[in-house]
Amino acid sequence: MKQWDQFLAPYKLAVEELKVKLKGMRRQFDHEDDHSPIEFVTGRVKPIASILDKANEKGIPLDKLETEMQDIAGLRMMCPFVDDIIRVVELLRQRNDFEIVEERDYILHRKESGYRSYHVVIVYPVQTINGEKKLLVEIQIRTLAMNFWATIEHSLNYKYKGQFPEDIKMRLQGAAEGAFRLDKEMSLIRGEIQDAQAFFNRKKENDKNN
Ligand code: 0O2
Repeated sequence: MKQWDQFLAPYKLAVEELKVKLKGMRRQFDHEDDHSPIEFVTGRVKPIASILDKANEKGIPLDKLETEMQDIAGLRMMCPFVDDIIRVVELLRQRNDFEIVEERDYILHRKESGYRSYHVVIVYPVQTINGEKKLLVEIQIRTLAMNFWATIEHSLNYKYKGQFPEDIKMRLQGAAEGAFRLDKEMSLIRGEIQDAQAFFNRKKENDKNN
């Protein structure tokens, strides 16, 4: 157990630091009164049981986890609209506090399950008492609708251990299609939504000042 704590400590550090940094991006948009392409950010270190399951499934030896498991540290950035995703990816590409080593576009290439999301794998340096450690970290960027679908599917997956009954599988595929259509509709009325958001932000500011 102590060995796992030691192994995971730099990953915990990376997740905490990146949460502050990525949430900071959102705050900057708020200060500039610009529409934020980031709705919220979450982060987690993969639980030990999931690391072991995935290593077993993919045949990754435990002494190769550092180089072969890309999502021990994971961040998620949720965006209001599909168009915001590429904007966020571009912002990540411009940063110089980490290096992007891989991008996987499951929006253009939706997974068979119906899963959609944009994955960016980075190498992130953390400073430890034993010197610098460069870690792989996966950032998943998705819309609120994609996140809703993935969260529900993920918990069902846990329940059925990946072996969905046929009817549930069909329903999930239907729901994925629904989430896709919702994203499309929301993009179409994006202008309207943004005007309303700007109106409410101004109202909130006025109420605060009065
Ligand atoms: P958790 O619990 O989210 O940490 P793969 O072989 O496709 O499973 P790989 O090669 O690691 O995985 O890369 P991928 O697919 O880019 O990233 C895997 C992660 O993406 C998953 O982590 C999920 O978070 C998410 N993901 C991928 N496919 C699906 C899917 O069909 N449904 C849902 N809900 N999420 C998905 P883990 O390891 O599953 O675990």
